[in-house]
Amino acid sequence: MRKTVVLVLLLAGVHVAAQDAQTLRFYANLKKLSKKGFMFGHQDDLAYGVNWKYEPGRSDVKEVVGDYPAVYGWELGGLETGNPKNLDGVPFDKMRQFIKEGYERGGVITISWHARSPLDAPKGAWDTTHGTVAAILPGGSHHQLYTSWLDKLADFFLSLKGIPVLFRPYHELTGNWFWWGKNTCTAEEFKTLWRFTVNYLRKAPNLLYVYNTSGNFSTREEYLERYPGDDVVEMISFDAYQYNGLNIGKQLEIVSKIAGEKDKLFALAETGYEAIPDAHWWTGTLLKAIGEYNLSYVLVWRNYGVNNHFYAPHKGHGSAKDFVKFYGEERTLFEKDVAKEKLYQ
Ligand code: BMA
Repeated sequence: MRKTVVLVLLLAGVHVAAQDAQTLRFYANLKKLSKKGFMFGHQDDLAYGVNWKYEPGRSDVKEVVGDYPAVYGWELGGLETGNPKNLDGVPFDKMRQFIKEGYERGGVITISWHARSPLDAPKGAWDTTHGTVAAILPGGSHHQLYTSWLDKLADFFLSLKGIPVLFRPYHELTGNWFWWGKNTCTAEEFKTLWRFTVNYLRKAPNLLYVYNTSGNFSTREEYLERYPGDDVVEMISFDAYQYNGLNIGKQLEIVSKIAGEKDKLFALAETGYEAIPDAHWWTGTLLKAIGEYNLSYVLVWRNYGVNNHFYAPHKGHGSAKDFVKFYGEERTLFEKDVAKEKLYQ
């Protein structure tokens, strides 16, 4: 839309949506769907699995249950500096193709961003130098570098030609392991970073924003301390992995209540039990931990395979049988279920 048209509409008091029509329909459809069940998601599902890489159509999840996950997680870390592959070696050209495939089958796309340190610290996203966020805010020493990163992200999102994306930047923001974490910036700095980023990326109208904390909160105030505002967030979420059990009851209670009040979607954006050394984990632990909450989705992390780093079962894995049971549950939604919903129409 031309700037003058937008200005006239604004002056006339007409609300101009930040997202395009398809993305808004998708958002409304996700809200309806969350009343029926929760979608199952898997990071990097189509790119590789345990003992394989880049085989067209292949997916560890599909080999176990005969269906793809409903949600595909992808990761942009590395794109900011023009790298052709992300930090886990996935070429962005292939990723774009996988995103298109999932979308065309009716699946849902979510994207995270382990951005490297703008101060070029060797630990990348996992650097915790105090003041990194301040350095990229307007007026900061690395602000221009930051907008050049956002330009690259915007190009990527625009290259998806309208495919809606649940974008989850600055994830686990209450943790103390990333350069945008709680120990490296103030709440105000974090909110400014988020608002600046979203407003800058508005040129890509296919994005819905996911606010994502780590699982280490126990009050509503703690969860919302860095919440940047209802106008720049469409979904709220947290990450929590199995660690002496999967203890997320309190967190789900807090987040579901906030989501209800704010009319936002909510999700368990990352979870899992590395290598799933429990044959009944899916129905015995995960399903029970989720309880009756109307989550939009639950996503397990990637099946790298090396060093037992995998979170979804693969053919012949000890938890495969239980995963089939999990698949058969009415409340778990995989790709065939969501394809019927025609989320994009
Ligand atoms: C982590 C691990 C890392 C990976 C990162 C980004 O949890 O899987 O190996 O680089 O996510 O995908």
